[in-house]
Amino acid sequence: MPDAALSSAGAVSAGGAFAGSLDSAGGGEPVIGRRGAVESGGGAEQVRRRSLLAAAGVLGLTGGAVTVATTTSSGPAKAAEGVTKKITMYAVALPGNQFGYGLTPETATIPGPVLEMYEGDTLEITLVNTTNQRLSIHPHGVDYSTDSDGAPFNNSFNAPGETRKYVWRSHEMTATSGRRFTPGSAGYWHYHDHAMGTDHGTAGLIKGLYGALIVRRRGDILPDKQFTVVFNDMQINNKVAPNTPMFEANLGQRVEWIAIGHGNFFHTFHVHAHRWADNRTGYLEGPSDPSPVVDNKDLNPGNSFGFQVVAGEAVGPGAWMYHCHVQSHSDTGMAGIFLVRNADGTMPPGAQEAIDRFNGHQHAAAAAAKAGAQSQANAGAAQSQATAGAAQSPTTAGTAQTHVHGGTGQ
Ligand SMILES: [Cu+2]
Repeated sequence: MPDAALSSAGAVSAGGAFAGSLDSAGGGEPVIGRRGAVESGGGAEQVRRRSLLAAAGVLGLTGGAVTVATTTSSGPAKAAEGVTKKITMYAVALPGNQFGYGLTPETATIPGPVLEMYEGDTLEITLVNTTNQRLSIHPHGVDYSTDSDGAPFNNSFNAPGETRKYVWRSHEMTATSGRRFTPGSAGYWHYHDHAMGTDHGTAGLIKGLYGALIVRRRGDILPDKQFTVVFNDMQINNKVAPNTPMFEANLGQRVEWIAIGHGNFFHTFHVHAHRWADNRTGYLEGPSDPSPVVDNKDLNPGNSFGFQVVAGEAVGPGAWMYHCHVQSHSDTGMAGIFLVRNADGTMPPGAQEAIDRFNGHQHAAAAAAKAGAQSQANAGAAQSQATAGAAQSPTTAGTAQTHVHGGTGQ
């Protein structure tokens, strides 16, 4: 079981202090006490990777997402007992002056893994900082104390090379007096660094330290596939078209989108040929559900929302676009493809041609990169330079860096 695996991992840590802390972590030990123990280790803490990898394996990695919750009860959301789940996350330096979170050091990605829990559950995250930067993990939507805040303001962060535990709690909706209800934690939330570069994690955000956090209500419909889309300054998942992710599903599959906004600009998220109810789940709950049905929604810095759609429902398979609907943003590369294959997984007519056209699309940034005969690696280097440099206008077309601006360097 994961708990035992994590305990054994802690038990062999060189620092010694860490071992006892993790062993007793299941008993509700105050986090602040644990931080003190880590600090007394003198910063020489070495976590045995093999053991932690085993722990991650036990938790089950499926498509880059870890489903922390194990309860699958579809009953009404009453006072169900929550469970405490423990995972280890790694913050890792990636090529091109980027950073990512991963469930193993080798699998860190931008965005990081989708973390999930059910209302009432607690998630204990042991964050291993493998970098030489100060960083943290800060959640939206869930409950936490100041020492799991992830903000330097609260002295809550990982020093370079440090391992630290963060505890995220959640709760169910409760009825209060007068037909009023206190909302539960369920929602499409997100997590991100809050300590790299500035006290607000500005550098960590621009360089990729972010991911999706889903808190489900018991009985929620589970998806077949999940896509995390992060509009981060003028990029999508820190990429610009045509290198933005192509999300794929087969006709009829239940697809869950988690959309997150970061950076310094306002955006609007749009998916072609699919629409959803603008509520917690994206589903209408009955013929009188007043939720508006939309196919476009504001996605501003710090915002997040999610919804499920049935791929190709009412429209059929095809290469559909998703993009920011601020025109200057889509024109400079904030666009990608949602490929709905046939139900048997084969390509529908015309889809490959559409993808080829997209890849040849004259996005300003892509065109400039081609004109300069730059390799993708060179383009990546240019991006990182721009990220570390001064702000540039998004309307300054003609260089590979035009889509990267507003970054805050170290
Ligand atoms: Cu935009």
